[in-house]
Amino acid sequence: MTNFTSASEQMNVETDIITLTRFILEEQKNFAPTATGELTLLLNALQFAFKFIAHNIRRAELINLIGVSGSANSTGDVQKKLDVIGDEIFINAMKSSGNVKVLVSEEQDDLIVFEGGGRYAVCTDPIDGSSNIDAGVSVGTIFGVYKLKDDSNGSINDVLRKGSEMVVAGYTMYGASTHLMLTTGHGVNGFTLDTQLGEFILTQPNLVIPQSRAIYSFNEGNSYYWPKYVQKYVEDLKKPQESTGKPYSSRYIGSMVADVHRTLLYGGIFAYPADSKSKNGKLRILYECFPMAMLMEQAGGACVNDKGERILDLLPKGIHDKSGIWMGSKGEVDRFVKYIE
Ligand code: AHM
Ligand code: MG
Repeated sequence: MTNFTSASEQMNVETDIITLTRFILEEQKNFAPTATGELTLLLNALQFAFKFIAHNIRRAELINLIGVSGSANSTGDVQKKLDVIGDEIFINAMKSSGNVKVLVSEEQDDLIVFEGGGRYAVCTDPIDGSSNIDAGVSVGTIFGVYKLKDDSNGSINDVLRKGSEMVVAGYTMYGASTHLMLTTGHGVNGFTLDTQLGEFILTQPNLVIPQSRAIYSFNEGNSYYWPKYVQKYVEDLKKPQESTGKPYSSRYIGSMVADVHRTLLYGGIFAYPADSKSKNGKLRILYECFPMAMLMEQAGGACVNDKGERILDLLPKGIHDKSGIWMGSKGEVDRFVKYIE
């Protein structure tokens, strides 16, 4: 056959783009050819929720969605109006998909068990980083998906499991544009929402995090409460390094999704350490730590707690349990682990 150059190629215009739906269908064909398609439908419901939340965030200032709602969530945080709207959008999208049986949301005290025969459990922080929202800083939805246990009719035991049992995880970041980072256990792929087309387009296939990078991302305002070994580790990052003669750079946005997004793309280390008194971190295991840990590992990075234990091997006892977390480039996480006493 003679080589064919299409008109679009000659004009350097892309006409064969990979949408999220096409990507999911191709992944199913490649990795689970006998699958029922239920997970594909669930992923479609998820992408609808992300588009709907993105739509509201873009309009927030114009339609009076800025500010607090007057209520508090399960962990006592004051809820923003967008927290409440994001939560409702998410619950409705999961309920109507027919594929979700159990839903855990940061904004709900208890897990929700839906009617019907869905075979999946979804854990989410619908709008993470919402303290930043009124300043127009990026926020995001974090999500992890488990398949129900074989004999389950939908219960808390479907989600009180190790993170390594999740089948899908990711986040959507709402900022200058809307980015979705997704893993189904076969690497990490990044998508950008084309608002005109209404489709997520594959823009970062097979994303791999750099092995090391001299950037650290922690809320140093908490350093008084950190254990001594954490204080020593951070002090050492601020000294000129042998390899470069320069100290590490500090970058902290205060939205986990945005800080993790930068870390995935540029490399470095992001952490929210446990404080030395309560021995507890701030970030929630099921819907903040686990999904980000799966993404990091699937991108070639690492994710551990303050004892150096793999986050994905933790077993939460309650749906809103918290942990200290350290994640990012493998070389940077390994360096931190050497300081643990
Ligand atoms: P949230 O779920 O109530 O928004 O809290 C989680 C957020 C993360 O996005 C971020 O990493 C962290 O809290 C920032 O906390 P701090 O303001 O203490 O640095
Ligand atoms: Mg949140």
